[in-house]
Amino acid sequence: MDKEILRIINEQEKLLSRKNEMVSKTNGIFNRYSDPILTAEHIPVKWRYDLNPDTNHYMMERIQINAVMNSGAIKMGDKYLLVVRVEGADRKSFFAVAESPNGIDNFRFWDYPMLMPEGEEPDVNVYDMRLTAHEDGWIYGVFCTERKDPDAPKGDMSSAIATAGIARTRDLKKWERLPDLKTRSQQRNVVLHPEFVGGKYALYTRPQDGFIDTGNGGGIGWALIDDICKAEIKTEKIIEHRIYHTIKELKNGEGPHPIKTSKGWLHLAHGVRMCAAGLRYVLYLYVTALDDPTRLVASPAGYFMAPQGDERIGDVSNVLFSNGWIADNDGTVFIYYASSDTRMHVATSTVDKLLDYCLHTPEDGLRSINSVRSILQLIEKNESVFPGKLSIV
Ligand code: M1P
Repeated sequence: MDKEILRIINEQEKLLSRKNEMVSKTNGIFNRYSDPILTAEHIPVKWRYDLNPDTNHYMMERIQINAVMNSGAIKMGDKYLLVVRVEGADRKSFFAVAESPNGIDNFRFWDYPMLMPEGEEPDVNVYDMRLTAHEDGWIYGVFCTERKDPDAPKGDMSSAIATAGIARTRDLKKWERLPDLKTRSQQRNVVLHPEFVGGKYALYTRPQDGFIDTGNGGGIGWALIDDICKAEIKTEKIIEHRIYHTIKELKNGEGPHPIKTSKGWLHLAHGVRMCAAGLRYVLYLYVTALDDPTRLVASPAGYFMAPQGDERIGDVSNVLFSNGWIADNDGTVFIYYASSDTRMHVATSTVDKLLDYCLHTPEDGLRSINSVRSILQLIEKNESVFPGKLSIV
């Protein structure tokens, strides 16, 4: 083999087999890890290079990859699998499966990217798949499919329409594409609930007036679907609202499907607010009732995770986004998140810790004075446990 090819393959092997260390500094809620788990450099060499020196004298990349990000997640057997959003230099996103033996490092892409079948209307761009192993026996992938707005004025090359594409599989290899979700508004961040509710399929939705702006869309919605093979939203209600002067005032969206716990459905979502630097995306948690997944039972104030350090910078800076997590049998939760639309990371916690966080973090009092009152209550509680010992003056 050509020397340059060997160098490229060996360099990549070092990256793929690198151990990912848990960062010891923690807030007690979750742990971050030293390195991203997937980057554009993890993409197989044979997807990017023409490896024949006769037709690639300079051994240059023929197909460049821009980013890997927002990945659905599932555990099958003893493998931790991600359906990764890969974005080429041509700005088109597609899906590819990467697997790891431990959920933390050694993620390797399968041999081929996924050729997601198209439906009646071709997709222009597909991304952000949520995986749901549904109680009906299928694994569903619900993702955003984006197409040019047919009503865009002449010369407008940006206006787009987003809706939910739906496909199902048994093995993440062979996919059956079902008709796209029929809905009155545009939709992104649509997620299939893992159980039937009253005998119907249930979707978390995110109605939006425009492609970017949610406009009158009040937050994360909920809709019951009669037939997943002809999914149509007939009525939709908002279950997780956007609220003025919070981390989710501009937009929010369900992450992966919620985890069923003894205390309720544990949800991971993203919240978006505007600031002078542009949009800021953070992750937050909430809990809904087991007997009614639409009834909020815990809503800790503020964010659970926000971009920090190198995570802040990327193609779309100041963004954390998650559409995949895995709850293992021993209670460990692997939270897969992308930073700044550029690379994938993992954080770990446990179901018990995440519930404790949700049930004991004060709710957002929506006014500065109430935030101070929450702190005062905590100080009072601490001082009653350690009377006279916590004051410095
Ligand atoms: O660029 C940040 C995110 O923006 C969109 O999310 P939302 O619809 O909630 O604003 C998506 O395009 C997502 O892929 C992207 O990470």
